[in-house]
Amino acid sequence: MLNKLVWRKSDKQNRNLQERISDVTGELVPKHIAIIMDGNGRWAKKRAMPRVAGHHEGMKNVRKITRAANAIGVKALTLYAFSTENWKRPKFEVEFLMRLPEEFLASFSPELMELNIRIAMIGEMDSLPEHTQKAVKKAMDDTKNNTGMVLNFALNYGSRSEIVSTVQQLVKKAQDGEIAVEDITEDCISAHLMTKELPEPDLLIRTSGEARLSNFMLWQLAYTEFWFTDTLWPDFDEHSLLDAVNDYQKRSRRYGGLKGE
Ligand code: V07
Repeated sequence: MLNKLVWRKSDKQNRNLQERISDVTGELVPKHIAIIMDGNGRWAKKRAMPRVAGHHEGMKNVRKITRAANAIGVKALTLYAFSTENWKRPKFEVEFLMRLPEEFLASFSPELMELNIRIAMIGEMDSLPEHTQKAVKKAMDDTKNNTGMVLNFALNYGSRSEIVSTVQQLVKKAQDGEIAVEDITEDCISAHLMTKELPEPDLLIRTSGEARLSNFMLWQLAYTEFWFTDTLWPDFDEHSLLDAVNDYQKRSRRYGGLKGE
């Protein structure tokens, strides 16, 4: 009886997607969302499937979440697709993963153009296989004039290594007399990181029950809201994204415009 009178969370979640999207866009939407897409291997294991089947399912889910983020007006979506640590995985698994960008881009490119989405990448491009580099470079080039959401892939990315190369770049500039030591400020460092073109993430999501940063955007996440879920990445759907954004909006309302203080 009482059940029917109480607006439970599940009722809210079960509302139709369009309705939830228009509700969320009436308020402050995070400009930049970053996601650590964890749990693909576990998703496969639960189904007695090989790990790579989980990665493939995870890749399909990237499309779904890209469309949803675009629909709610997110300006940048950064997805952690491959860390510098991931090279330690079995060779066949690494080779499978390195084919995913090509497959993703071959099938999704026409829609990326229609949606006016620009592809970007952070991470060490040079040590990726030639075929992967070629596909990613072509996609970045094909979409370079798109002015809508930036879909930024962290590929062969590690945050400490990003910071180390930034420091090396700046020390070199100082040695060459291009900048003074006093010019090396927080803003200056931000402007030399791989993310220099993007705003800092407003919301970080990590799926699959882990609550660590795993060397992801350490500098850029200094003021970011963190949102963790036990949901495995292939099961993380539009409603899950909206749950995260709803919570982000609740937290923003609580600050009452005092963000960053
Ligand atoms: C990868 C799927 C998502 C879950 C995490 C692991 C596996 C999309 C890409 C991608 C990367 C660059 C690009 C276009 C698409 C991707 C890797 C792994 C290595 F320009 N998903 N995905 N790349 N997974």
